[in-house]
Formats: sequence, structure tokens, C-alpha cells
Amino acid sequence: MSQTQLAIAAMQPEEFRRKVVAHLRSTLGSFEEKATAHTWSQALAATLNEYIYAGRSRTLKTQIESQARTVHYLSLEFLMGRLLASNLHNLGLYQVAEQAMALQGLELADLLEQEPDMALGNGGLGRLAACFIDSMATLALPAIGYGIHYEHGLFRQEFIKGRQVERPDQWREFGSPWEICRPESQQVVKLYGHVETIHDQNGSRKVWHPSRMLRAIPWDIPIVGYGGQNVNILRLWESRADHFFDWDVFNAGGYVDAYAELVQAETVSKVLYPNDETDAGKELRLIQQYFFSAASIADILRRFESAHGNDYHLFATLNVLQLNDTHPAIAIAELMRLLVDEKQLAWQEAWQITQQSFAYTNHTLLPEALETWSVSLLQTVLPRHMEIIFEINRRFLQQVDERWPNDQQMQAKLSIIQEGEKKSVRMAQLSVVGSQRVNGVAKIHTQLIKTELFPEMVQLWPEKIRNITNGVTPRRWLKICNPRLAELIDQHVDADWPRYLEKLEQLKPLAKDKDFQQKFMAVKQRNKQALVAVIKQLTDVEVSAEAIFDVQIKRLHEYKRQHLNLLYILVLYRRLLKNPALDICPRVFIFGAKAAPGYRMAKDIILAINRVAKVINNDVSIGGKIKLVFLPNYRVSLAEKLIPAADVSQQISLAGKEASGTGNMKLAMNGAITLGTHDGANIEIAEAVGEQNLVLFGMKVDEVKALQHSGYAPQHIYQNNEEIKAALDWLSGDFFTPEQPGLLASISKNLINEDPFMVLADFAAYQQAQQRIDSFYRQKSAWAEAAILNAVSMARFNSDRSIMEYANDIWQLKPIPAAEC
Ligand code: KOT
Repeated sequence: MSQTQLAIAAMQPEEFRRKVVAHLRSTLGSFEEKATAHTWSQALAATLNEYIYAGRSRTLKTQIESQARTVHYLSLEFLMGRLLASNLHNLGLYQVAEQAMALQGLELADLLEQEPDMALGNGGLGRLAACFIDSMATLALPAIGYGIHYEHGLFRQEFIKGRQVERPDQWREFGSPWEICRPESQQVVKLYGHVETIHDQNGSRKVWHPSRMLRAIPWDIPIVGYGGQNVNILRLWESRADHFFDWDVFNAGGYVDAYAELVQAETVSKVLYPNDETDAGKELRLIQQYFFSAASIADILRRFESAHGNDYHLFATLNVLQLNDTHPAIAIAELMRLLVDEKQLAWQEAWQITQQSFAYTNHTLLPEALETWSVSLLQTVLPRHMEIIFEINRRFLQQVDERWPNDQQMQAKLSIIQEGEKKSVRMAQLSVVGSQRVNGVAKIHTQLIKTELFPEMVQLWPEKIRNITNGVTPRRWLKICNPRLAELIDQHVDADWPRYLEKLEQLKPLAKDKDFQQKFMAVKQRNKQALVAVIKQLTDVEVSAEAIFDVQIKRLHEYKRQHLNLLYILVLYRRLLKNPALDICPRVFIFGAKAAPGYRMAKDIILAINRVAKVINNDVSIGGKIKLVFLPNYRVSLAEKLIPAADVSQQISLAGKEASGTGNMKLAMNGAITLGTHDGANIEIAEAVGEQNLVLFGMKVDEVKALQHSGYAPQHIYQNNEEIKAALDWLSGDFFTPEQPGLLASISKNLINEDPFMVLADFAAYQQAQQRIDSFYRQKSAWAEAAILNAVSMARFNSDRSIMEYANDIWQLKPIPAAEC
């Protein structure tokens, strides 16, 4: 234990309480009799910041002294959730804070509920970034996260008559105790304008004359590693008007125009695009991408130059830039621009440095998510970058020609520029060409990148594409969100299991032990009871904790097939209506999902689930055997309440479509049984926990492909399967929407005529799998054994393991534990 950790371990509740009260008075300007729960939570955060900033200084000092190679994780999204509980746990202060607050007559849990979620992301990609920076800090890796300081994160979801309504997210309405503004590190980001070619004695060079400028203001959020020894930062950029420009307009008499410019400049970091796995394609989105990429690279170069002057050949030795999908891919062109135009390096040298510095993670194969930018838009917004991309492509296509001489087809296939009526830039191609490594996020996904997305790139660079299976932080997703299970584990395993999750494997022999099974299931039962209250509060629906809690929580997307789940619920409900004595285990179907505001079908599916829920939950004739709830505003903090209470984890995407999934890992880690397809990380979860401890069903990737080739005809399934037909007709009629018959017909129509994600093709298998769940759950001891084996076999889905693989295979990065100072 370090000095700091020893001091923390010796902290007494009364001493801690006094510290919090001191902050309440001197930092918050309040006092005990007056302070609200919110003020107390701010005082608690201020108290933690004492430790956090000391840790930050320690870490930074060590990193500067060691001149360590550093990874820069560039991501348009960081879905952080709340930080108070995780900072308390990571610093080792949770228990003492709980006792201290009790001395003050306060419940720590109430204070934790005061904190709004930092929802600066959409779903899996953004949450992965949050887990990864937790692991990087925990592993003492020199790392910094770069993103955007959105004023409004992902929208808050409400339901009105069952429909999703989007409301603005206001996470900073009352400020955030975790962020520090660093005006001394602000940057200028240029946009628009034209490029001039200047000819002089050394030949010709290019000068970009931008016509707009933005200021990028950094806000730093400390990321506390587990154990508290290392504290990294997440640096989020906020856009502001550039003052020089403001004043020009202002002085010319354009007082109002100067403010208009200011508003425009501040729009850039105003709001997160709420699209998950779709290409937004909007000018403002491109500006967001460039804004944070350019500010981050300028920051990295500034730091580099202050240590190494203009010795740019060292740059790639000391820095690696990880692209979280293609959203920051414009950074490749930006680094080239800086090195060639501003630092006057030869193209070839600059390219070597750039290619050595970047690495790219692909998170999806869905064509609608693969970003392209029209050449004409790029020429307008970033004219010099467009020229650079053309030049990168020209040289790359020469390489292609050397490998496949005179092969026009190959040139067209591999080109970064998509030719056609409207030329566009394919950002995935740019990212592969401009990176030393490319990785997929689960074995099957990486395999599909190699065979379906970039087979020719594999021939060009056989070593470039690697797999690194995703992971999740066991701190937030087990220790913090499931304190009852954590306590049970603590009784049997060394206290450092949240770092060394493989230690849970010591519990394997207890999976068959009746006493341990009973304790494990008692924890699950308590967690379910807690969720019962949350469900009642959020939906006013009463559910029984004796039922199976069957959970599907993730973004709403047709490929994830929430409507497959719904179709089964409809079929089951019909069976119950026909035969109320039907012998099934009571079940509560629980959904949580946000739909992209412009995604019609996804919103229709939400409406359908809500309408069906209303009918089922009020139908006394089925004796409460099934209930259906859709919890509004699914987000990180709600996930933390749902996951510990889940019995069944639905992961039912069409095979080949879900790159990895990470909710699947969190749920299994908390003892839920996966009901899943042969897709993404489900396959690796099955390997880890054993096929007998989950329920996999449905077509595999080859079968999906074969069916597509032979001509998939969902109409035939609809015509020949009586139950499917009845359920789909039912949904299209007036039974669930008496006031507006046909309101939900779009879903049935789509499934019968197109069914792009083969819901009907997998239905029979799904329904059998559901029956397997039902009979499995009745065998109490076998179920408990499987649940335990799931929870204790998740070591390989620890994000620390993922990050160590990145550090070893991609970043060549070594841990540098912070020294005491
Ligand atoms: C792609 C484009 C725009 C916005 C989001 C995406 C996106 C999200 N692509 N993949 N994801 C999810 O990433 C997770 C983390 O790797 C995966 O577990 C999940 O399967 C992806 O769907």
C-alpha cells in the first residue's frame, strides 16, 4: 500500500464527517441546518476532490518525469454515468463516507441519487470508452481521453400515450463538481476558406486561409483508477467564438451580428447527435468531428514540442492516437496538414509518422453506420484536408496498382474516394490506410471485418487487422452496482477481486453447494425486490419478485430485434387467453431502450411494446402470469439498478449484426442467464461459462447468408405458422389501439413483407429457447448453479484484460504507477 492508501485506510468516520462539513461551509457557503441533499452531495464531491487532485498531480509528475509513451483515446462519445459512487469506491472511501454521513443523519444512497448522469454518448460505443478509461487509470497507463464537452448529452426520454418524446438533457444545469476548466490550454480551430498555392525558390507549398475560427476550451474530468493511486484525465472540448473575430465584427458596428457569430460558434459543442449506428451526414456533425480532433492534436503537439522541440521523428515513438470508430478519422488528415504545411516535413516523412501514430477500432459492419462525407462538403468546410485526402488516396492507389496491376475493379473497391454522381470520402477506408493497426471488438466481428468488409486490405497488410474482444469494468458493473453480491464474494475471496476478476473462479466449486446457492439466490431476490419498487415508481405497474425477470436493455434497433421479443410475448399472451391454466413460470418482461428521434420503425416498436404492456398488465384473466414493462429513460444509472436484478439477459440480434455487445457481459457478471443468438461476444461468453449455462438459439452467420442467397420469403412463414399469423394480425388490428385501429400495422407489414433482420425466420427457434428457459428456471438448484458459474467466469470480459491487450498488441505501452511526492 502506498502512503496515500495507508492514510485513506486510517481515515475515521468522524474525521471524514468533519471534512465534509468544512467543505459544506467553506466551499459551498452553506451549513448543516440549511443544506439540502444536493448541497451535501456537492460537499462530498469537494471532499473527494482533495484526494483526487493530489492523485492527479502525483500521476502527472510521474508521467512527465518518465517521458512515457502515451495513448490518446479519441472518442466523440463518453457515456460516463455518475461519478460520485465510483470515485468513492476507487479511492477506498465508500464505507467511511457511508458511516460519516450516517453520523450526520444522512443516507449516502440518497446523496448519490442527486447526481445527474453524464450522458455524453449514445450506447455501447460511448460506454465502452468510459469503461476503457477506467481501466487505463486502474492499470496506471499513461493515457488521456479526448472528446466533446456537450452542453446537452443524450436526450431524456418520456413516454406520452406510449410514444417516445425527447426532452433536452441538462446534466450541467447546476454545474458539475468534477470538471475543471483549463483556459491556459485552449486551442484555436480553423474552418472554411480557401487554399492558396505559393511558388517560391523551394518549389510550391500550400497555405490555407480559413474564414472562420473557433476557440476550443478544455474541461478536464479526473478519472480515478481503482485503488486511487493513479488519476488520469478525460479532456472535453467546448467551442466558443474566437474573440479576434468577434471584435472585428463588433467594431465594424455589427453588435448584433457579433452575437450571432458567437451563438453559431457555441452551437458546435451544444448537443450530442442522438444517432446510434447511423451516419448523420450533417455539416454540423462534421464540424464537431473536426473541432475535437483538431483541438486534441494541437494539444498533443503542444505537449510534445514543449518536451522535444521540433524533433518530430520522435512523435510516433512517444504517442499513439486511438480512433474510437471513424468519428475522429479526420485527425489523420489534420496531423498530415500540420506536419507537411506547418512544420514543413516532406510528405513521405509526415506520412510515416502519421501512419505509425494512429490505430483504429471498428465497432460495426452495418452499412448505414459506415461514415462517408461528400467531397463537396469537405471542400467547403476543410478545403486543405480534402486535398490531403486526395493525395493520400493517390499514393495508396499506386500501392494497390503495384499489388494488382491495371485492375480497375480493385481500384474502385479499395479507393478512399467513392466515385459516382456525388463523390464521397469513405472514412473507414481512410482509417485503415492511415493506421498501423485496426481492430474489431469480438472474435466473430473481427473475422467478418476480414472476410466481408476489408478482404483486400488483409491481402495488402496481413498483420494489420487484429481482434480485441470488448470488456466492461467490474468495478462499476459488479462491485458498485451490486453491493449485496460484492459482500457475498468478499466473504470468500481476497478483497482485490475487482482488479483480478479471475479470483472469482475460486468460487466455482461452490456453484453446486446448496448453502452457497441459497445465499447467491437470496442476493438476487433482494435485488429483484429493490427493482420492484423502482418499477412501481417509474411505471406504476406492480410486479412480483417471484417471477422471472427477463431483461432486454439496449438501444432500440431493428437488428437488435426487440420486436422478436414482443412477438413472442404476443404469442404467449394468446396462449394464456386460450388457456388461463397454462403452466408457465410467471414472468416479467422488462425493456429499456431509446430510439433515435428520426428512426420511425424503432419508435413504432416502442409504441407497440407500451400499448401491449397496457393491455397485458390490466388483464386480470391471466392472473398476473406475465407482466410487461418498458422503463422510461434508460441510461447508465438505471442500468445499474436493472442489471443486478435480472434473471434472463436477452441478446437476440440477428447473427452477424451485433459487433460485440457489452450489456451481455454486465448481465452475465451479475448472474443472469443469457438467452442469445450466435452473435458478437455471446459466442465467447458461451465459451467462458460453458454451453450448458446459457441458452443459445437461432441461425448462425452462414445460415443467415445461405437463407439470404436462396431468397428469404417471410410471407411463407407468416402464412404457414398459425401463431405468428394470429399475433401479427392482432397487432395490426384494433385490439391494442381501439382508438386508432391499424396504428401498429407498420411493424407487422414490415415483418411480413421485408423482415430485413429475419425475425420470423428465427421465431420458432426463439420460442423453443424461451421454453428451455422456463423449464430450466423450475430446476432451482440447476439454475442457481448456472447463475453462479456465469458470475464467476467473466474474467475475460474485464475491460482491464481488453486494455492490456491494446497496450501490448497495439499501443506498446507500459504501466507507469504514480510515485508518491
Ligand atoms: C457507429 C456509428 C455511429 C454511432 C455508433 C456506432 C456504433 C456503436 N458502432 N458500434 N457500436 C456498438 O459498439 C459497442 C462497443 O464496441 C459494441 O459492443 C456494439 O456491438 C456496437 O453496436
